[in-house]
Amino acid sequence: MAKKEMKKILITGALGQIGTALLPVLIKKHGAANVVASDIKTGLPENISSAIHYENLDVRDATKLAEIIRQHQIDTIYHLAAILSASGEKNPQLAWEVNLRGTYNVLEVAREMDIFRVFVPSSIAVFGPDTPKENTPQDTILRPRTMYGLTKVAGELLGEYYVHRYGLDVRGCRYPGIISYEAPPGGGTTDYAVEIFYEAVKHRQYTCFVSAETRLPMMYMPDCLKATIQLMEADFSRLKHHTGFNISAMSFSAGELATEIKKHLPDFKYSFQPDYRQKIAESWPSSIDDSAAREEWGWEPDYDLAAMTNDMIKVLTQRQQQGLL
Ligand code: NAD
Ligand code: VAH
Repeated sequence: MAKKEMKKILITGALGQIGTALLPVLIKKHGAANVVASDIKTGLPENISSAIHYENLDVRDATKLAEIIRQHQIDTIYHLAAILSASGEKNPQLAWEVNLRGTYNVLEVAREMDIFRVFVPSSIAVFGPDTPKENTPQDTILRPRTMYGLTKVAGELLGEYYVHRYGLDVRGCRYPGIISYEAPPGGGTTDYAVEIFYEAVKHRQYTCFVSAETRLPMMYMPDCLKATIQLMEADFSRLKHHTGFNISAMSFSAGELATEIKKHLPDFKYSFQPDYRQKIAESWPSSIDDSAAREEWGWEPDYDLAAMTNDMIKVLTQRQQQGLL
């Protein structure tokens, strides 16, 4: 019997930076009745409608995960719950448990309960100092130096295993640093690229925790959401890769980002004081080759540094004028 298609969706880690933005997109596409948000956090924040189905779920708890899937007749999972790179270096044991145990639970329960499709995002954190830094190829050396990166490599391999061993439809892309204005980022190394906008608009001042020269691949949230939906809707038979697609939009140094913001806010003052996150940032690529995503499912970004900066400043300035920032 053919499996049913994306009718009832569960999001794990739904109250994080990406989940908060993905939730309304999925609700618009599939209807509020067909989307269940879950997170380890208790209760929905005020800015999210209380009409949304919400379940308190720790992804380390496979029994509760299975219960929620059964209760809501879930057929599609967006598994976003994770401990990010900087938090992961503060507590590697927790990162191992949440990222590896959580992903294993999601895949195993999905296999047992005949789930139609699973999205498990990866990250450019799968790469390490031995990986080619410029235009990093799709299939290359994966020897990360962070616990977060290590769990992401394992998550990609595990997902690929479930595709080949059990025929489970698992998909994922290696997000670069994501920049957005909804929920704040949750303890990653690329958080500076979001914080700088808030501080520039609010206080006209920011001390950045990586050096001015640090260049990383980044992406604006609308492109992140577009990539996620596009990959989830792609024709499975066209996919040669499944769980670790490189996707790229823009690359810039922290100094170039500050200069771009200053074009909009001429009195913005900034400095650089690298901390422990500098070493993590230095272990990651500067730019990414995403030709496999372009060929296999038609990936193409819309936003570059100038367009993203313009939009971020516009939205955050409006919020500040409305007293919301
Ligand atoms: P985030 O930290 O903002 O959100 C993660 C959410 O997971 C949080 O709401 C947190 O409460 C929840 N969570 C933590 N532990 C949990 C547990 N045990 N059970 C259930 N929920 C738990 O992260 P994000 O930026 O939204 O990232 C979503 C996914 O995308 C993650 O897999 C992350 O690795 C990946 N990713 C994000 C970025 C980025 O720049 N935002 C880049 C690359 C990859
Ligand atoms: C982090 N924002 O810094 C995440 C992401 C590409 C980086 O995985 O941990």
